Amino acid sequence: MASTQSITEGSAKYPNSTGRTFQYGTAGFRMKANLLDSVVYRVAILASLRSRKLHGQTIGVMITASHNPPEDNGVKLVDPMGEMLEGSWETHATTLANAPSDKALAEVYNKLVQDLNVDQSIHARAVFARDTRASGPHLVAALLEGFNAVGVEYVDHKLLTTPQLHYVTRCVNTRGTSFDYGDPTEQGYYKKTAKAFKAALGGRKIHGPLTVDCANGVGGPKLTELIKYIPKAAQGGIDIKIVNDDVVNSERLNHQCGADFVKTNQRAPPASQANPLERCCSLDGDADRLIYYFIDKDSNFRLLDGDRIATLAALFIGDLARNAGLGEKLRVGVVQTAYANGASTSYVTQDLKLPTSCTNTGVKHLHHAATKYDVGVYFEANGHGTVVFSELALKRINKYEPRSPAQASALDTLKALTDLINQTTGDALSDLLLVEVILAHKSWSPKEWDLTYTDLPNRLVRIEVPDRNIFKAVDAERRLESPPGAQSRIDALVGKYKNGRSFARASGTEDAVRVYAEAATKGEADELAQLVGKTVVEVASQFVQSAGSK
Ligand code: G16
Repeated sequence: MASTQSITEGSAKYPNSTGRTFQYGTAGFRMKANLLDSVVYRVAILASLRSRKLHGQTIGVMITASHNPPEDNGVKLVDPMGEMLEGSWETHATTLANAPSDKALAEVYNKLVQDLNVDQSIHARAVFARDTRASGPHLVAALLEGFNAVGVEYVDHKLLTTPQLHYVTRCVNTRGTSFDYGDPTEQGYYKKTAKAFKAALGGRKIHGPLTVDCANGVGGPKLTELIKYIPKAAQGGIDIKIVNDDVVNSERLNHQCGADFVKTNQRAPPASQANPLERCCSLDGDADRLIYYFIDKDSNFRLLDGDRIATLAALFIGDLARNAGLGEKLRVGVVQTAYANGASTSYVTQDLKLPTSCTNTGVKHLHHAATKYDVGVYFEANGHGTVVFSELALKRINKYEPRSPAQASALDTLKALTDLINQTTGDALSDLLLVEVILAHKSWSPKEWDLTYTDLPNRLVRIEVPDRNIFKAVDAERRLESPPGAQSRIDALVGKYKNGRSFARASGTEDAVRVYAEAATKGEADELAQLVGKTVVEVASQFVQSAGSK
């Protein structure tokens, strides 16, 4: 139970004194860790409201800044089924975070209790975890202060990957129901994942090692744990070589490694020393993104990003559904964002003959769109994604009586995939096992996977501007509606390039604008990205000048 006094007293220890405006962005609050104390305290308060509003269901809180540099941190809430916080509550999070004083915070809280009709006598519950950042323990102290101020019963899961925390949240809330998702512990996660992996492999062999770059983040120790539950290749499992698993020197997190480094720089991290044609992949700092790559026989770097994982999964699951006799009963669809390579979208629609949808950046948007399909495959090009099976799809898969041994075998694999794939959010560890299963079933090396279609040359750049918030995107972030005139300048540049496509949008996790460009050749894609980036800088500074002269 909360009181105005307990909220203001706790808040006085974590006051909002930075003079900043906080915003619940693409994946929660994210910024320099030393600015986050008051925000984390207030997120604890929001968790109590959310839990009470949802009749005491358990809310997840994750303290992480994922792909961001080591000095950043962040915090986000996870809804009871392990999904991202419902969109309308992001506004409440932002309002609480920006209350200018301790007293104002208590007032905002009381108003939310009234407006949302929250019964404060309901027992509130939360689970939380953090990544390996040095600032984590300090922020946990702020979180606990908040929980205590508003009377939340909590379980501290210490260090977890973000998807593990999503998993635990769902497990806690489904325990003992017909939707039981598993044992709500880290070990429960490993056991469920390892068992499903073995079942999905169904005796197929995985050839050659997989080198995994763990971004010097929490994925390193957690993958090391997971491996203990999975046999080596010789015993019917997989040989994993881990690189970049230093979580002691926290300044090494995401530095010259990790999924974002590989995707943005289009090269392997220096520590990855795999042989040509050997499979390699990179996680990000909290292990919710996964990017594959390899060096071909001519020593060229070949990237197999989120689009490739999505197309591989959609191809495989579509085939399995047909082979199981469920082709007509499972509508598979693929959800992407504007960052998806145009060639991947054409491959899905023209070759796989599957529907696609395009949403704003942020897995919360993709996840939502994916639930519209029986089997929704969603991945951002940056490697963040998963596959969600609707309740109806699960029912059909679990009830179907196979009519031949071939159907039975496909059905068994499909069933195993529903357990292997994390249904709550993108999960690099479960995604990498999924990829390995598919490649083993198809007897594919990364070369065959790479040959499924040819990416249009592309370039992603990060542009720093004085105020990224002036960039407002529309049409699934493919066009800028402000600043005025910016889009027509981008259109004019794009028009000069064969197969040109480009867009700019403000990042929701970093203080920057992202520019993506595609064109017929690599050189042209680089050039187009650079020119659009230059335009972004120019319009941003013109905007500042014109605002200053008013
Ligand atoms: C988060 C989100 C992703 C998003 C990424 C980048 O990932 O969960 O959905 O693609 O941020 O977002 P933005 O371009 O707005 O900065 P992560 O891995 O950092 O948690």
